[in-house]
Amino acid sequence: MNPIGIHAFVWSAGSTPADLDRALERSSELGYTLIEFPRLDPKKFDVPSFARKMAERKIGIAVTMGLLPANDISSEDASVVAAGERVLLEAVSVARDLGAKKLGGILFSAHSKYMTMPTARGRQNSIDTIRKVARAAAAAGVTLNLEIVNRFESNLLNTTAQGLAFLEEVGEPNVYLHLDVFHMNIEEANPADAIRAAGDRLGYFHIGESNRGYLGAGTIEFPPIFDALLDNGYTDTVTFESFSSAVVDKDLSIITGIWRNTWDDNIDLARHAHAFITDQLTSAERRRRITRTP
Ligand SMILES: [Mn+2]
Repeated sequence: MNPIGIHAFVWSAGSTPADLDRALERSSELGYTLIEFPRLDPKKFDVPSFARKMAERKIGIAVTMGLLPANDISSEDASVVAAGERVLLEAVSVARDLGAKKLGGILFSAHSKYMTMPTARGRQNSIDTIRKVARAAAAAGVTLNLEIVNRFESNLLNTTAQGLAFLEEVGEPNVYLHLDVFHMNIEEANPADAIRAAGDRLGYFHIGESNRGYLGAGTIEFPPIFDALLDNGYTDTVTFESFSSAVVDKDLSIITGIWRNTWDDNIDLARHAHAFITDQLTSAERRRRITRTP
């Protein structure tokens, strides 16, 4: 069965030592084996001691982020691109120091609603920068996982097909796709087919409901998604991502449009999500076993 991870914003948007300890304890108690930390500021906590605590509890870490318009590597402005490269290299270092193997999220453009079309030169700047950062990441033992997001959160990569073409041009073996059901539900003609099409370029996976709340309380048809993950041969972590106005991060909550409260009780939410994902994975494995033709 795939390891199951949880996005830290289910617990808190903060990164004080107390916030991090609470995320670690609650995730571990509920059976999660990875915590995804977005926008971690290494100046706010003791990185080696937190990395040690995570390792002691056998909890893995993934680091995710999105670039800002001021450091968008898909810009045509060389100084903006250079700023983005610095931010990405710093994120690779933070991931390495935390013992994370994956850096994911919107690494290839700003995480933002664009009001313009992407340009050929901007796309090339993004490809060239990702290639450079990938080489530094390889030396740090970290993979880059480009999160394919919906049209309101980037203008550059909105579908798996676009992501695969981009990876082809980057041409580095440690760059993968980070797919997310919430976004695929908006953009893909068939999310399950998109997961199969990603093949061995699938590096990280987010499970979220159509309204970002409780799994099963939206419109996403989950069984075909889990069948496709098994068909793909993806054995890595499936991370639960959910946002509510109960936990507010001034940047991420605004960009992702979290205006209302889809849950209050994060312990109940996380317990339910772990059971839901376990059920879905178990059912998909059973379907696969009983439908296999000799
Ligand atoms: Mn996501």
